[in-house]
Amino acid sequence: MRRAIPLALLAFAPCAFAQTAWLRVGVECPNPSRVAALLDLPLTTYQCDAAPGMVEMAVAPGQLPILDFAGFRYKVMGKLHDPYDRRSDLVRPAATDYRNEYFNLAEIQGFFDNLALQRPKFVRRLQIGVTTQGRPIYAYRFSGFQTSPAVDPGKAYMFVGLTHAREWVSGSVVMHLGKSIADSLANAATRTLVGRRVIWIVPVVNPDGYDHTWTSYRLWRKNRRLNSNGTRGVDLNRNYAKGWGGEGSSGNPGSDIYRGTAPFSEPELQAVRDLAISIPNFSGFIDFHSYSQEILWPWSYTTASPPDAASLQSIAISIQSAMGGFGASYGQGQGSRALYVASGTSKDWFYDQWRAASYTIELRDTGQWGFELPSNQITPTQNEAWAGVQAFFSRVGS
Ligand code: 0X9
Ligand code: ZN
Repeated sequence: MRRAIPLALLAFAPCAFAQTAWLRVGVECPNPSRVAALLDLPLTTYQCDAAPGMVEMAVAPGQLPILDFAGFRYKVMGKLHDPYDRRSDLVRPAATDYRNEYFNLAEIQGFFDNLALQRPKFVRRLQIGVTTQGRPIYAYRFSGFQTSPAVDPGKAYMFVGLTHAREWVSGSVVMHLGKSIADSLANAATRTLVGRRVIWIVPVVNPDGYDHTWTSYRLWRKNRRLNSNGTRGVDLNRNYAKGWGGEGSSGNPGSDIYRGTAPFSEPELQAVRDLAISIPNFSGFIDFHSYSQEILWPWSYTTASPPDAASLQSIAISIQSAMGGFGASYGQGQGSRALYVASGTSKDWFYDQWRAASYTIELRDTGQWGFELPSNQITPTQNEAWAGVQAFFSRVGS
């Protein structure tokens, strides 16, 4: 007679069968050093902001033994689409509806160029850099002021998207912010909303990585820098200077949280940095990511409180309540405490430089679809993000 193997045991047993599909796997990491060891492996993460407990990974066919050899216990949570199968996105007709479809790199650039073309009084494009693969990085300036940046009198803000290539809904969100801000400026009745502010949007911080998610590998996170050991990519949210090199980043070039060879080694971040330091009255910054529905404030690199913890938190709570009105509920907290320590991130650098109101917003969802958020959730995610930005403006002032 055959003995039934207890299910729980099966779930955590080393994989004895031939693995033919991509799997979403929950890996047991009882303490921070095991999280760090896991994120150091040359595997695709499914969750980078991982606290001790269960950390999710995307595991390619045949890759489960890597976890076994590294001594991890894990549980298969389900199958994933083959991230290398890009046929359906590559052959689709040109996207026209940014409220209900994901736009590729050319379409996002076309969308913003069109805003600048339609509203030349209010929207202007600036090329701020070039990637390692030669793609331009663009920023767009939205303002009622016609003056040169050097004499802009209002408070300045920056919103950025698609730092992490696979977090597609962040591109949809910054498109909606751009359109909503441009429309507000063009209408005398709503102009006060944007008021005296000068708003910069960098829609695609990581054009090489983003293009790669459309053409080659849907779950790519980093940029496409060729590293010295032949692997590709630096995590652009571990390459900022504040806290660079510390906990929650990796020195292993194959890791999804590889920090690069030096602070600001990457051209994408040199571009963002140089633009930011050229802007007078720098007052606020939001970096849009997905997923987990959280509004995160500094610090990320340490669990110590920032000097302005009370006001950072109070603004986060305003954003949180504005974003909660569209069917999803958002959390808020200091990044290093609400999620986990991560060093070399954007919000820490922007806060450190200017004591600016600096946030990472992790958009939908909480893990059901993860990075592959269905397109019928684009519109509500855009709506809640715009509501959050309006609340942010009303708190941070002009
Ligand atoms: O890990 C990151 O870079 C961000 N999460 S993501 O899943 N989009 O990659 C969060 C950065 C801020 N997180 C912490 N302060 N822990
Ligand atoms: Zn991200």
